[in-house]
Amino acid sequence: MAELTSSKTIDLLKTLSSEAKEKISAAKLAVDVEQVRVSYFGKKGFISEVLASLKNFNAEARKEIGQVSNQVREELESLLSQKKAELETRELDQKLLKDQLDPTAPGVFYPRGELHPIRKVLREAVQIFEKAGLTPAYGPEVEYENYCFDKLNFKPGHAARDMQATFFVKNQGTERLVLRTHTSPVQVRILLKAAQNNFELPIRVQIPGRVYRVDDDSTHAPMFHQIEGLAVDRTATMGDLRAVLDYFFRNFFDEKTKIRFRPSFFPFTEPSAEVDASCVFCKGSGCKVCKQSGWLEVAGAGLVHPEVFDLCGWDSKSVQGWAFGLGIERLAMLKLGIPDLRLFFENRLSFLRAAQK
Ligand code: FA5
Repeated sequence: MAELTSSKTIDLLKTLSSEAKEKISAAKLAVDVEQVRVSYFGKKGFISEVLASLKNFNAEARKEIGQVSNQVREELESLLSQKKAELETRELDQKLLKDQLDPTAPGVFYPRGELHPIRKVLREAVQIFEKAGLTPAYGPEVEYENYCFDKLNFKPGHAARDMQATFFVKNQGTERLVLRTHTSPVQVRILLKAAQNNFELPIRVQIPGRVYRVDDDSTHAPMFHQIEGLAVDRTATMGDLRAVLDYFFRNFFDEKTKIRFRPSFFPFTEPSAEVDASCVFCKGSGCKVCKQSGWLEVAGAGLVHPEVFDLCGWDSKSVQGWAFGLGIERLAMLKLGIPDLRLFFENRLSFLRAAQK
């Protein structure tokens, strides 16, 4: 650069200027403009290098070159900032166009969790019985064999105690423990507790919960749910029991649902009844589900056996009670039209979604 004359330097500045103008006008992006600025005016830029050589010229030449270089700088800087602003605006416009909100676009679907159909049916049943005056009460799923069977008047050799029907678990001391096979042992717990509480009456409870049996087919599961009903007072009749169950089934299915009692046997009730509801599918006229009978078996029930009162420390001559036990899965199958109860436990999402009513 040192051997350049002032006129050659001025020519060079003008050449660099027109070169830069071409590059500015050809720039497609704001970053390209910035690159042009750096390559001409940056520390090692073409124009910066020319200006750095000014110290080799005399004062007059410096003034002359200085004037031209100022002019070139002002002109280029204005072009650079104009072009940069223009390209930035265009880039922003394009971005906004691309990111535009489309109010007609379909929304994002977030699936919502739901309660299991069995839990829903159980809750609905509990609510109906609450309206009928039965307060929820609970007991343990691992139960004394004594409460599950003995105090309910099951004799020592009864088939229900068989390993084929009952899951036995580790003994607690001398007490044999079972997974409760029904919710009826909670009757025992409630009667024992009330006996300690000065035989306080009346008792009107419902006992929802899980129960376990060595059972497995399309209408029997190894774990299922029951709701037990228990009412104890100075007097209690099959008529009271029937009225509560009648109320329940009319509310759970529909107003037209009828129930009937068939004589049956349970060691802990006397008399005992099997409760049938008019078939919810054919409304009693007869179909495949009810095997043309017009009726479906839905519960066991009866008056509390005097022996149970005595075994729980009460005087059976001064007290009476009624009780029932409903299978929740059976009710859910009828309500939702599900033919195989195992479907409730496989937990396939397609089934669970279809069963949400
Ligand atoms: C009992 O369990 C008695 N504790 C009911 C009872 C209570 C009678 C109070 C009298 C007084 P049962 O074994 O019949 O009875 O069962 C009652 C209901 O549970 C049946 O009607 C049926 O709906 C349901 N159930 C029985 N076994 C199964 C099973 N393996 N899977 C699904 N549901 C079942």
